[in-house]
Parts: sequence; structure tokens; C-alpha cells
Amino acid sequence: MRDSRGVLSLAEILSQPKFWGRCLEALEGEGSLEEIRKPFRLATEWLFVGCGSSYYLALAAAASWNAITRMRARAIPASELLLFPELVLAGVGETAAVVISRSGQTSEAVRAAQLLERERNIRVLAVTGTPNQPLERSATATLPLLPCEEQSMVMTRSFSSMLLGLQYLAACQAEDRAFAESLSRLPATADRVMSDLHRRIREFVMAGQFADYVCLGQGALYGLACETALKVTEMSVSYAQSFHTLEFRHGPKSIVGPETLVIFLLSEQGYDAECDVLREIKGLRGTTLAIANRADESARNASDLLIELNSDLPPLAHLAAYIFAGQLVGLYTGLKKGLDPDNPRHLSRVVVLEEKETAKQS
Ligand code: F1P
Repeated sequence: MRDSRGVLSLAEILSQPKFWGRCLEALEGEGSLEEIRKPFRLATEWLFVGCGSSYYLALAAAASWNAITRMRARAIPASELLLFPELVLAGVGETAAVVISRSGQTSEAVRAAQLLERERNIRVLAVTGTPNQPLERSATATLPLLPCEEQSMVMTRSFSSMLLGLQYLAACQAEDRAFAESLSRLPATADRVMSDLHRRIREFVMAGQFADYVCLGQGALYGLACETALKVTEMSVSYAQSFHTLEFRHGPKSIVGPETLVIFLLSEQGYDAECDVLREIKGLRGTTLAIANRADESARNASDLLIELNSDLPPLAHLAAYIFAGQLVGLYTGLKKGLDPDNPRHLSRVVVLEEKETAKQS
């Protein structure tokens, strides 16, 4: 009997470069998304909302929105808005919200959209991989993304394609044709990065013995570091944590040993300071996997495995390609442990809460 464990996730991970190409083509076909953006034209600040992977996507999307549109943007989990609306909405100006959900059915995400629209007069843009679901019906507008058609329980290409869709929208908002153009060149770059990546990660995971996993990133990469930790946790039922890279020194580094795999998502802007941490963790005999656009000799020497994107695109335009390695570490670690990464234990594809549960929250 052929071992079908993880087959769905591997196919969806490897499909990302081509799927991105199709998603961006479909968005470019919509022009600069003027109709979609019209209801939000007065907004001076943006709130990005989601749950699980979609919250970590919101973190990366808010950072991208800040950088591309120069408008104030922040990310919060939907539950925080439902349980502490005053905390989240205190002192806000003319605000627009983006609610993200692969399924479009997650109760907290749908309830958050309804609270913003109906009780707080804040217009919501829905971003989802599944059309015609409650989230879309609760929002003022929906980003016209290709359906993600993801069969695996865990989010991989839905995560990265929704992030790209929001980066494209930010470029339209900022009338930044050059950034939109650089996004359209990303699929080719990603295809090259992905070409032998899954073989290298599989060999690295199979050769290693890890008890703990730590994922580090700064700026827009922090959201991807959180998602990397979640992928390792979900797909391999392993203990994984995420931190801002330089924060790791302030206590958490006490866990480091040879069986600690520390995954560094090295930015270009913070490269020197982040590489100081990489060298320090290598000095503590941690096992290090570093992902960078281009690395120097010293980073190469401090990495047990180094993945370079070698991209000529602006840093934010190749942001999404930093997620591949973490997705593959989660997948191959799960397979190595005899698990099925397509169906992590205890998880459901969508977290649907009974009405009373969400009512009590409002
Ligand atoms: C969010 C989510 C996923 C997680 C699991 C449960 O779903 O938390 O991130 O992997 O599948 O649901 P969604 O709101 O994005 O559909």
C-alpha cells in the first residue's frame, strides 16, 4: 500500500510558485482594484485580523502595508477584538479593517467582521481562499483572489497567496507600479528557490535529531517566523516557539543545545545584528538553519544549513519565499515521526464555535 502521508501538503507546498503566478495574473486582470478600494478611501489606519495561520499572515501583511503605503497598520487576533474591543479600538481614527480567513467560516473571524461592520461602523475587506462563505457575506468588500483549493488541513499556499494578494493591493493603494511589477517577477524567482529545496530540507531533517524548535524573524519576517513555528507544531506535533530574533537573547536562549534547531529568517535591513545572534547561537552549539537573500562567509560558517534566495527583487517583494523552508521542515519532521502532516491530531480544518460561545464574547 503506497504511503500517502503528507502527499497533499507536499504537493501544495511545491505548487506555490506556479499558483502565485496564476493569482497575480488574476489580480492584474482586475486592474488597480479601484472598486474594491473605494469604500476604504478615507481610512488613515488599517487593522488586520485573523486566527491561527491567518493571524500570523495578518502580522506580515500589516508590516507590508506599513512599508508600502506608509499608512499606520497593525495586526490582532480576532479573539482579542471580540474579548477586549475597547483595548483594540481605543483612540482609533478613520479605520478600515482586513479580516483574513482561508475557510471564510472561522467563527471568531466572522464574528469580528460583524462586530466591526455592525457595531463599530468600521468597513471590512474580507480576504479568503474560499468564496461565498459567511465572512464574505459579513464584509463590505472581498479581495478577488483565486480560490486556494487546499486539501491539506494545514495552510500553506493559501497563506502565501493571500499574503501576496494583500501586498498587491497595497501597491495599488500606494500607486506603486514598480512594486506591483516586482511582485509579478516573484513566481520565477520562487520556482528557482524551490527547485532543490525540498530535497535539501528532507536530507537535513532526516540526518538531524531535534527536540526543540525555535523560529526567529524581525520586521515583516516576524509573522513568517510565527507561521514557521506553527507549521512545525501542526505538521510534526513538535514543540516550537517563535521570537523576534534579537529578543531570543533576553532569556529564551537558555534552552539552546545541539538538539535545538534554531531557524533564522534573516532580513536585509537587520542583517548584521541578526547574524550576531546566529553566530552566538552557533557558539552555544545550537543547530542552525538560516534563510537569507544573500549571505556572507561568516553567516555561511555559522549555519548548519543555509538557504539563499539570491533574488534581485526588493526585500518585501520576495518576503513570501521565506516560508518554504519552514513548511518543509514541518512536513519532513512529521513524516520522520511516522505522522500524517496532512491530518494533524486534535485539529479541525475550521474552528467553528457554538453561537452561545461567540454571543458570550460580544
Ligand atoms: C484558521 C485556522 C488555521 C489552522 C487550522 C484551524 O483558519 O486556525 O490557521 O491551521 O486549520 O483554522 P481560517 O480562519 O484561516 O480558515
